[in-house]
Amino acid sequence: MRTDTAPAISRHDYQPYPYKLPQVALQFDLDAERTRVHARFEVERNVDGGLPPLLLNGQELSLISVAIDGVELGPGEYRLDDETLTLFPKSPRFTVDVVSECRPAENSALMGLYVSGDSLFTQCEAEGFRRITWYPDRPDVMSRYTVTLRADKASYPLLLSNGNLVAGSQLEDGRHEAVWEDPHPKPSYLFALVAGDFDCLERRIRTGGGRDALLQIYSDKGSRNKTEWALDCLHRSVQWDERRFGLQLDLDRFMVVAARDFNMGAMENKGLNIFNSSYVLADPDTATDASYHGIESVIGHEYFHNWTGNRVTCRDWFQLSLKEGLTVFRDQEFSADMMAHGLSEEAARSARAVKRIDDVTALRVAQFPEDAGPMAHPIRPESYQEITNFYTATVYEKGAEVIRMQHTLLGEEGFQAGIREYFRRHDGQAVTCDDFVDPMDSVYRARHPGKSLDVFRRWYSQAGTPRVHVTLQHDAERRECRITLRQQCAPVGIEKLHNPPLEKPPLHIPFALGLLDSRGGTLTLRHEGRDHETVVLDLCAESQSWTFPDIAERPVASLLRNFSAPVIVEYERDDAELALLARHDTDPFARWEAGQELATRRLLAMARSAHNEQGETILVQTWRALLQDESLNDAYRARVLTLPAAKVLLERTDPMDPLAVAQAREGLRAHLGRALADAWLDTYEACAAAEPEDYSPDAVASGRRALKNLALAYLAAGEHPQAESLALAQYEGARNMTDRMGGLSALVARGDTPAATRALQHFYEQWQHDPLVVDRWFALQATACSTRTDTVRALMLHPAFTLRNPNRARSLIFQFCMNNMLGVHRPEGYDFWAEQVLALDALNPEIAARLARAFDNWARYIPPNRDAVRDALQRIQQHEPLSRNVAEIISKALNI
Ligand code: B3K
Ligand code: ZN
Repeated sequence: MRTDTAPAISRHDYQPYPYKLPQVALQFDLDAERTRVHARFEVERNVDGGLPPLLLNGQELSLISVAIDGVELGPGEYRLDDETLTLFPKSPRFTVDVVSECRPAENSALMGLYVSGDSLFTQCEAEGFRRITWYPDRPDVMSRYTVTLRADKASYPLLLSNGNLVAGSQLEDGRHEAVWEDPHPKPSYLFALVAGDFDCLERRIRTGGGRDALLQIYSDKGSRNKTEWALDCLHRSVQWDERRFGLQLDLDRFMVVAARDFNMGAMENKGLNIFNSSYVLADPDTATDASYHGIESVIGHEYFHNWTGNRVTCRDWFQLSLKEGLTVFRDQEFSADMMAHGLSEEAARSARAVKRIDDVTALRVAQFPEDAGPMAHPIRPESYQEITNFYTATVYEKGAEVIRMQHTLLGEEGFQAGIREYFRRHDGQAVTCDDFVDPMDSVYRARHPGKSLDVFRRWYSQAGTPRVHVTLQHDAERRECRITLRQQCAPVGIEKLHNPPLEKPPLHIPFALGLLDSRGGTLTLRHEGRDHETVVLDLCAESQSWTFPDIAERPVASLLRNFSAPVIVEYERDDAELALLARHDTDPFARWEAGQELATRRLLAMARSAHNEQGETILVQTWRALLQDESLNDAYRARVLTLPAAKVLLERTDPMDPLAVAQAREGLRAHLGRALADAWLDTYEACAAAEPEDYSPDAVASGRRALKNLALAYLAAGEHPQAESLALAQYEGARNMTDRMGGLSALVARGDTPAATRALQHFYEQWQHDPLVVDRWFALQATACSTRTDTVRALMLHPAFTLRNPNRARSLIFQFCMNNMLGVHRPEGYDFWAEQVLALDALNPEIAARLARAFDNWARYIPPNRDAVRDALQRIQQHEPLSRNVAEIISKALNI
């Protein structure tokens, strides 16, 4: 804990580490109360000229001894302050021995070495290794690790670390020892160890490159039967990376271990991934379709890091998007390919579009607001106080969009050529984002003479979501259509404090465009000498125009197809055009977008209490046509018929009135539920009748369940007379968790009815032994429309609730504060939030800082809400002690 304001660390201040550490040997005497670590490392001056001090990082460690070349140093021979141990080398090559102790059982921050259940786990990224031993804890220092683990055999029968198990022996006093050697040099953030008693499910595979490898999933005793899906996903990840990226598994053994207490989703430690159990454990009875898909995506993500992150890592933490943006792009493509697998070409296109819609929705829900608020930063930030705060939607999701745009500009083949060149240049190195764009740029220049990625690179240094204003002019005489795109990106976050105002140069925006005729037919676009259904325009200047010949009548523009760039499009058009696109656009993403925009207009009007009967009629007619369009697959139809997320809507209002937006959304849901009741019921019954005996999370089956549960939710929202009995019957008869939760949600959505209360009680009794299902139980109540602060306070008193387990805290506190707009946006809601930020901060600053961001955009709220959040923020800021994590978030929030 620190109460002072931490200094900002600047990207431009990077200095290489003056020494190399080719080898490190770690010996652990593991014990939950007190673990002793002996680190021995060889040190070599990496350039000539002087012998600068050797700086080692450490946090919350007790130093036992330090020696150079075997000679123990006296207190005057080194310097020890709060977080640094400084040695003063006398020769360019020497060996350091440091012995220290840490206290895993007291580690509630879950960074470094900590206890979860009866086991020991580590989490080192970004700066957790310094809580294990003194070391240059920075990603550009790469070493080969040999790790010796010693522990009581009865308590910790399994001792795991990175690489290969090279020796094991029995010691005195019931202890045992395991020695692991990792042949791949790695930075400290990829170190891991696990000690405990686990089940293991394993599979031997032969890679395309002919290597025999062992894939293993470790989980709590008794849960092996819930790890089959994760193992399948891992195997498919290995195969996909070979097939699509030509990247082979480089290990003999790849282990995944599930932990109940984990700060985020998972961690890509070399050869020993540690996962939040929610991204490992699944069976049809306890996991929903969304959990199955989440597991596939996170297993893929961590596996893909083995190349993009581990083989080539980051030079410093400002380059985080080098590995995260690229790896998110890879996991998105993996999931899309898996969803499309085995389907006809048309169905595959639609399945991929569903994944794209989900990814873009996630971007708009989390990243667009971030990019417009006090924490706005470029995907490669310029400065930070606490790096943990920069594992953001911008670095990850916008970072993935920036990679995707390079993929769009280069095409699959060109992109893969760029990837090959990237690994040829940098395998085994710690590099920068520029080192990634350079090979892409070489390929781009070679394939597109006269073009380059010079302007494109600005995406790495510019924050904010650009707006692209579109104008369409049609010249009937010349039969020409002229499209003009104008881009603009307003200052955001701390940029607003610039004086004179910050000039933001234009970006390179690949803008995908199609044109339809007035009957919804596709028009051919002549561009650069070729005919297209979709053209990708290279917008590189503030304003540019393109003219398309042979367009007889004023066309309907289909804009930003497949969301070709992370921008906001501004284009004035009437509802009839949107309705036409919603029915006829051949680009499934743009088609979905048109329906969403139609609904958004109604919702924003309702939030302003403005009614427009004609608009409502068009929406209901379009919704009915889409609901009854059997040519659309179910998963896609479910996305098309889901109303825009409240958070996305809120970004479109100024000032923001969260309650009005949430109420409008509920109101329109109820209205659509009633207006289309017959069609919802038909859809529900058709989907329910088609539910197969055996569960599978594939695209077709999960899509059907999504549509069925959406129909049920609309029937419940519209208070259909059959809604309760259908929901109850579905809950009671469910053969999988997706349907059970669908039934329960529909019951709970109808308010505190006796049926809802009974079902909630029944659900808890049935599943109380399964922590991940209990999380669902808390989350469902936390997000229910009728839930207010007092309900949440009461749930916190439930014996199953604890703030110490991040999943549990997220399921109740985060779900309420971040996803229950109707419940939380009240003075008592904001007070509750501030209280919980502080309570969590005393335990786990990383998690507390995430909660602290719940109302980032408070300064744009209507006055009563704005004033109440400001008071709450000030109360947090005045609290002592406050972690560096929370202090950074709050000071940025208050400075805007
Ligand atoms: N690289 C980790 C994130 C670590 C976050 C540390 N606070 C998971 C991932 O992105 O794969
Ligand atoms: Zn990652």
